[in-house]
Amino acid sequence: NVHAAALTQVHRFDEATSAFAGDVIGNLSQHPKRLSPKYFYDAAGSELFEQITVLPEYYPTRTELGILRSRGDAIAAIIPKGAALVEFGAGATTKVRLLLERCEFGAYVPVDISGDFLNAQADALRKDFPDLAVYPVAADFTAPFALPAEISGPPKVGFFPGSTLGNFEPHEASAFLRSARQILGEGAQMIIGVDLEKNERVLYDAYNDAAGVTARFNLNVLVRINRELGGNFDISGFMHRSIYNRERHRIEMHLIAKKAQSVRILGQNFSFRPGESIHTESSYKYSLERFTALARQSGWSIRDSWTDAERMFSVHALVA
Ligand code: AVI
Repeated sequence: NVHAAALTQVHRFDEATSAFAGDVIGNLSQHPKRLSPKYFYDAAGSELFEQITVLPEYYPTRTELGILRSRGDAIAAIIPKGAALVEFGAGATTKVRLLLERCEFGAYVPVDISGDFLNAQADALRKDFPDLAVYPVAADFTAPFALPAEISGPPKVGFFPGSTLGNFEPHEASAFLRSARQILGEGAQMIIGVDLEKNERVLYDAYNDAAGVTARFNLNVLVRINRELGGNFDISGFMHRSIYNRERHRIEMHLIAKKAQSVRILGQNFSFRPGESIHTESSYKYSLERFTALARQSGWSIRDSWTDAERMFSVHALVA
């Protein structure tokens, strides 16, 4: 986006902010307007997401933790001693700790775009697991990146919990799985958490919590655009809406303009009709059959699948 590039030069943004600027200008120029869910996670957004994970309505996190706890022995049984664990996106360490406690990993490689956060987490893990070598990699894991040379020897196990895969469009999910296989190499395995299709009311409530935390999380992306890109969104002029799209098996989060308004970002005007939406996130829900098909067409086969008793969430062990 040439226009955004020229503007960002004037503002002397760093590389990440320039990419953010280009995406925002490009995506808000489209019809329907959209924003990428990866921009939710600034410091405030990451904190709001942590609050979401403990909401009574938001079942995925606690259900996945339950599966990782109760199936810990089965997972440990398929992990070769001394393997290197590569986590794609590294937030709270609660889940990875469950694996590190039960399996005999020799190294842990958290990969995340946010370098500061990554290093703090790495230090805490080194303290609690003195025999574990921790090699953080600051990178956008949706693009190809190189693994540290130190782990070229041992077998690799990918870890992608939380149904983050569900925030990718199906073709992006497939591309990610292929790229992960490429990065991890021959003979790799992958432990991946995938949210399951279920009763629509349960899904709806999980993304429309009574306390309004999900609404604040969604609106925070506008706050971030105002702060980092000098936008002038009137936050109170927008409202949160999450709906379940049955045909496409996905929750959609939108920000809806309450009235006609116009917003200026980096010298460009974006006008909104009353009721117009910005589509900010899709969260795809898979059946076990559809996830199996996706994994297969992306170069993996399923070695094991585990779910909770109510079949709310699934954890899979894939082999390359
Ligand atoms: C991170 N991701 C898997 C969450 C999800 O459920 O799609 C993000 C989220 N959006 C709203 N609530 C939580």
